[in-house]
Amino acid sequence: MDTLDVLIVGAGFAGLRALHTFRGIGEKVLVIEASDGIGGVWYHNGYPGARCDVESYDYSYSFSPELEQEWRWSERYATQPEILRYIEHVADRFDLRKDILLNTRMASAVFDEAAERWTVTSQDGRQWSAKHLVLCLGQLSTTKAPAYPGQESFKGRIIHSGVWPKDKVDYTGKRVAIIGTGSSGMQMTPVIAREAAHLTVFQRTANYSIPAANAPVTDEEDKAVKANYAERRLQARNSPTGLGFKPNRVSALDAPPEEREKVYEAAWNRWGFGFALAYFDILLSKPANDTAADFIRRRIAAKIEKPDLREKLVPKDHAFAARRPSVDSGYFEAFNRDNVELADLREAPIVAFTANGIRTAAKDHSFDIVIFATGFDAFTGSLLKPDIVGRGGVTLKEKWAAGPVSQLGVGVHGFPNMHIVCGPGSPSLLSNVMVSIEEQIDWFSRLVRTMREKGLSTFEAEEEAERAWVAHVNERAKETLYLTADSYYNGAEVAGKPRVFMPYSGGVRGYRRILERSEAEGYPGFKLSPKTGSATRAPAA
Ligand code: N01
Repeated sequence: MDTLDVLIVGAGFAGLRALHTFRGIGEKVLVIEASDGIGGVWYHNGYPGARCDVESYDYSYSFSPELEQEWRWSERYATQPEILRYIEHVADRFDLRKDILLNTRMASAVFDEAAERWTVTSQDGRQWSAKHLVLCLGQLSTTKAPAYPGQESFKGRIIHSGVWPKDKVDYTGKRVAIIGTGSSGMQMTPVIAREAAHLTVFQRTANYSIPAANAPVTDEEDKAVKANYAERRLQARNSPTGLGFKPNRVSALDAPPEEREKVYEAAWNRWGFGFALAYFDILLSKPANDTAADFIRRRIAAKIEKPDLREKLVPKDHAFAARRPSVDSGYFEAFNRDNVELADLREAPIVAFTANGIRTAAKDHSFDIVIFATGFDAFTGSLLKPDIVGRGGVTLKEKWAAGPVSQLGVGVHGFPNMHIVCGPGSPSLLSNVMVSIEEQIDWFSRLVRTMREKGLSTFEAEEEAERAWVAHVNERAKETLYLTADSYYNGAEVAGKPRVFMPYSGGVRGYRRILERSEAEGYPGFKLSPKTGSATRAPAA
């Protein structure tokens, strides 16, 4: 059994950053990755039209000024292939590949209480012993798909957006179905519409979307960003979402209607997600949100030529951004094409698959390809798939049976030296995850270094602190409109999943300050113990 200081699980953006950082502080590190390639979600989500809806310059690593200067993004919102090229470049540039084992899926991680180490076993039986277990498993990496009666009898091809095949899927002359209208479905619709003979989009919930305003990056823009990159990063880290947008301090309800219209117009034309910060109370007050939702609905409606489709495609049943909105490039306009059809699942649900396609309560559709853009078991799906066994044989599944609990979103009582990156209880999917990933990993690495320097063997969340943090996460969520809609933020995306609000909605800046304070005060709410097992609170770092 190989002995390591740090075992990292997952070779996406988080895992690669963790490898580089822990290696940098002199730890013996290994990354294990289930897939046959690096890149995590950006390796798997190769569907047509896949691109990031955070601007390229912000959705990238900030740890190396040289990397920042040498990489040249070609578009404001990078496509999946370009992001994957960036990830590959980073892996080569920092010589990361030699410490990554591909095709290695973690089956279990068991905490050995006597040795105070994790024993990790892969599905094919290989084992490692590690002092620290760093989980970089992603928040949206366990796909979920409905199972319809007759699905196995379908003669065509079924593909999930989140595990897109590596071979080229040819839509020419094909009849294609997309089920699901979240970000994935909305991004692929206009691209597939241009290639397929016929496309049917099955919609259950109409979704808000802001136009991407994508454009090639000019040399002048590239130069301007690179001349002030540090400042841009600072602004991102000090903004609520990590995207760099400062919330307008004015209430949407106090702004005169004509001025508000102009503000929304500017946000609509350029800001993407930043639209939600056009006024500080859009996500806090329903009347304020109504003003934003009304603007967006009018703009969406104006794009759709057919009145009956307009009625169905304009979102009505939830507040703007209470569920994750999309940033699209021609989604609504695609429905003006003659070869694109909308199937409203609220009107006529899917009854079954047939050999030739899909039967709804209204009619039989025939398809060659059916795409499930039905999303993921978010936040906890990938953390609960392997058997993670803590003190006393308690599994993470048991510990989180009623929903995830943690201290500060980073550590779990009963699971010493287990570090969760971008997990529940942290800003995670409510933020530019690149900012959240880097800040958490830097915090973890300083903790691990402190432990080494002070001769400490374990760090472990305290139960009382966990309860207080979960209560705080809920208190912050109650200040917002996030609880007014069913979404993957609150476990509604999977039947039977505990209905608890998972991300921390207090913003990346607020969260960073909490982490910094914890470090400065000697990690209250965590027990740091020397090897003897006699628990003592570590002195302030
Ligand atoms: O998944 P989703 P996604 N029958 O869960 C529908 C990130 N992302 O893959 O809303 C019929 O958002 C479901 O309907 P409803 C981003 O964080 C980022 O699109 O539950 N329909 C919904 O319409 C995003 O939020 C980028 O009623 C069913 C859709 O499927 C997250 O990934 C790009 C159904 C699922 O939407 C997930 O996006 C793409 C069923 N049984 C994604 N089950 C970037 O650009 C589900 N649906 C960074």
